[in-house]
Amino acid sequence: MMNAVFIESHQHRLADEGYCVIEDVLSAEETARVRNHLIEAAAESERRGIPTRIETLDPNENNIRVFNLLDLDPVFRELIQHPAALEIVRHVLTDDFIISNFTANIALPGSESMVVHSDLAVVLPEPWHSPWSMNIIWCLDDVTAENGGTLFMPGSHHFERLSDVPDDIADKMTPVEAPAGSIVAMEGRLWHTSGKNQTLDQQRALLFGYYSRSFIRPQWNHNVGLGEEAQRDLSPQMRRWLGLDITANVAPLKGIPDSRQSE
Ligand SMILES: O=C(O)CCC(=O)C(=O)O
Repeated sequence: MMNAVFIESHQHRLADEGYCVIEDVLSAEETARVRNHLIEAAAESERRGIPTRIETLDPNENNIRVFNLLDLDPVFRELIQHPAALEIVRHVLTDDFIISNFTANIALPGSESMVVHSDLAVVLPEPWHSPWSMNIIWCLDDVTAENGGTLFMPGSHHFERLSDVPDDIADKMTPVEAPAGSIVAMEGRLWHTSGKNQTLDQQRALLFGYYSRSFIRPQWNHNVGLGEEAQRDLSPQMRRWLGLDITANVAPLKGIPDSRQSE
């Protein structure tokens, strides 16, 4: 893995605009490897009966959504705890975070924008005073305005209530552009949507590692999502981040076993 540097200019940009791009986190080879695994994971998800096209999420059929990435391939279990990702997450959320979800969205040519939203608003009612969640977006392709780069309204992470969101927010959006191998760090309160992929032949594959403060219910129930194989080699720290221990929202208690004992 290459060294990512989450330097002061990134931190300022994240604080001021609600997102920042950190380039060269993955090498070209690593990016290609993860991308190949994503394509296999999408096919495996379909085989398991978890659809990769979700009508209520996307306006047409040109998006491939892959859920439950953490169960589908160890490469995603590595990526969700990549040191560069965790450095940024800790910077925003402190050490008190959990892994809420890990999904992919491949925007194919012809895909349209989804509904404008903030990811914190999806898991927490207003008011949104604090940066209590964030997305680490892994760019597996070059992301451009033309191929569906995520659209952000810079500064909208300062909106505290739904009534602060302008009616014409869709007209105030800026597309993110980032080379493959970058991370786009997005504060959970930033209002955004997927861009339209207006190219004829370019796919835009992004992974969304979603982290939140520990007191917010995760989007995904990892106890159901993760099978035996995926759980086998998890570190105690990963089990805690995924809420797999018997103590969830209390500190580990001496004498209480982490997992269910056989009766
Ligand atoms: O694919 C994108 O660019 C954004 C996706 C997104 O915001 C979501 O799935 O909630």
